[in-house]
Amino acid sequence: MTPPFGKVLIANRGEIAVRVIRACREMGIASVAVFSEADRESLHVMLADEAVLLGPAPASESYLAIEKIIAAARATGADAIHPGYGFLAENAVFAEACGAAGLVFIGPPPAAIRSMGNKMAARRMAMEMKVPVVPGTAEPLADDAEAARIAAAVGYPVMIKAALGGGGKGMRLVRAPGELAPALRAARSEAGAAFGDAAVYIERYVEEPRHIEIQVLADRHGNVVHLGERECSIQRRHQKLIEESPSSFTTPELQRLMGEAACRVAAAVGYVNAGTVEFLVDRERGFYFLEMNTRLQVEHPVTELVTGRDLVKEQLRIAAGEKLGFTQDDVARNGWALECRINAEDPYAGFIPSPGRITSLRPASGPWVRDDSGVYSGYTMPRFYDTLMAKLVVWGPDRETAIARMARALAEYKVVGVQTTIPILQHIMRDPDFVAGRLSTHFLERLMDVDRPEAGGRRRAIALIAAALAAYDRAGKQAPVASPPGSSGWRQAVRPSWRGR
Ligand code: MV4
Repeated sequence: MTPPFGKVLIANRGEIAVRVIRACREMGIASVAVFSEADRESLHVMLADEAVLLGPAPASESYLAIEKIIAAARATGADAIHPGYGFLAENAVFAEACGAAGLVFIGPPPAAIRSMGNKMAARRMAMEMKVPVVPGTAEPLADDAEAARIAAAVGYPVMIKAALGGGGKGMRLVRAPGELAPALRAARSEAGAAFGDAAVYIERYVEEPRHIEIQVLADRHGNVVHLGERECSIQRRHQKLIEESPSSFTTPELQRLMGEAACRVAAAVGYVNAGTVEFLVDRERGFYFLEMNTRLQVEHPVTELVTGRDLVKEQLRIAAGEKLGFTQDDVARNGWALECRINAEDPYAGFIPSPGRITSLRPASGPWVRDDSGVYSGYTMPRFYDTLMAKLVVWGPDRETAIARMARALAEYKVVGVQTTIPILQHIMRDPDFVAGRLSTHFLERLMDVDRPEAGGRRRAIALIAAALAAYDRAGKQAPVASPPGSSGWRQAVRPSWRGR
C-alpha cells in the first residue's frame, strides 16, 4: 500500500510523539521530531528520522510556538503535522495555520474543534441530536435570581459549569440554595480568569457517576464508526490513572445506545479524525453526554488492543482523504485491555512531581504486555512538562486475566531515581472494589482518604510508622524502607524506591 504521506512532523514530545513516529515508520512515512532545549536527549528525538530544535524549554517558546512549528515543517518538507494530545492538539488557530501553510493538520476541521470547545454549545447540539444530557440549561445564566429558579426546577444538588470549561475548571457543586450565589460568583471569576469568558450554566449533579467514553473514527466522506467504550473512572483531579476497555458496567444494549449517540454527535459537527465522546453514567445506567475531545487520547491503546485497529494509522489515512476501510459491522471486540499510567510522581506525597534522572529502568515485557514509553535508563525527566513516563497496557481474554497480568507487569517494572505511581497502581490491582468492578469517579479519593472511618486501621498504621521513623531519626539511624516480597500495599506507603526480587 502506498503511504498516505511522504513526511509527517510530530508537534509533540514524550511517549505520544514516540507512538506516532512508530506508526509512521511502519507505514513507510518519514518522521520529523521537534524538540525544546530541555528535550535534546529525549527518546522521540532519537527515534525520528529528523529533528528540529524549536527553542527554550517553556512550552510557550517551543511546543506551543505555532510559527516555529510551521517553519520547521516547511524547512523539512513535511506534508502534514500530527499534534498528538495536549499542547496544540485542540487549537483551532493552529489547525487553520497548518492549512494556510499548505500542510495537512492530522485532526478535525477547525470548525469542529471550535463547536466542541464551547461545552454549552456542544450540549445544545447534543440535545438537537436527541442525545441525552443531564437536566439543566444550555444558555448562559443571566443572574442569581435566574440561577435560583433553574436550580430549584432541576432539583438540588446542582453543578455550575463554565461554558468554556472542561477538566473541572470553573465548576462548582451546589448542595443547597444558600450556597448558590457564592458558588456562582466563584465559578464566574474562575472561568473569566481561565478562559476569558465568565459564561456559566447549570446541570443537575449526578451522584457517584462513572466516566465512560466512546472512541469514534470519521472520514471526509461522511463515514462515522465507533470502536466501543473505555471506562476512565479511576482518576484524580481530572488526571486519569487507569483506563480499561470494555467497561465492567456496560451492557450490550448500553454499548449500542452510547455508540450510536456518539456517532450522531460526531456526524452533527462534521467531525473528521479519531475523536472521543465523553459520557457520565449514573448508578441506574442512565448515560449523559458531557463533551467531545477532538484529538487522539492518552488512553487510545486499550481500544486498539480490543479492536485490533491502529488508531494512529487510521488518523493518518483519514487525514490523507482516504475512506475508512471498514464499516460498523466490521468492528469486532475481543477480550479485555487495561492501561496504567506510570507518572514520575510520588503518590504517597500528594502526587507531587518527581522529575530527575532515571538511573535505572527495567520496563515490563512478556506475553500480552505493551509498554508505550517516552523514557530510557539514564534519561532525565525534565521538570517543564507533564510527568507521564510510560503507559503500561495489557490484554487478556477477560478482566480477571487482564488484572492478574497487569499486577504481574507492574511487579516487573523497575524504576530507580525518580518516584513513580507504580506502588499505588499495584495497590489498586489488589483492591477488592477495583477487582469487583465497583468504580466511580470517587474511587481514588476514597482509596487515598485515611480519615474515613473504615480506614481507622490504616490511620493507626500510619501513626505507628511515623512514630517509628521519628525514633530512627532521633537515633541518627537510617530507617529500612524496602518491603519484603508479597507484602501488602500498605507497606509501600513507606516509599520504597522500588520493589524487586
Ligand atoms: C459532572 C459531574 C456530576 N454531575 N456533571 C468533571 C469534568 C467535566 N468535564 C465534567 N465533570 C463532571 N461533571 C454533572 N452534572 C461530575 C463530574 C466529575 C467528573 C467527571 C468525569 C470524570 C471525573 C470527574 C471527577 C469529578 C467530577
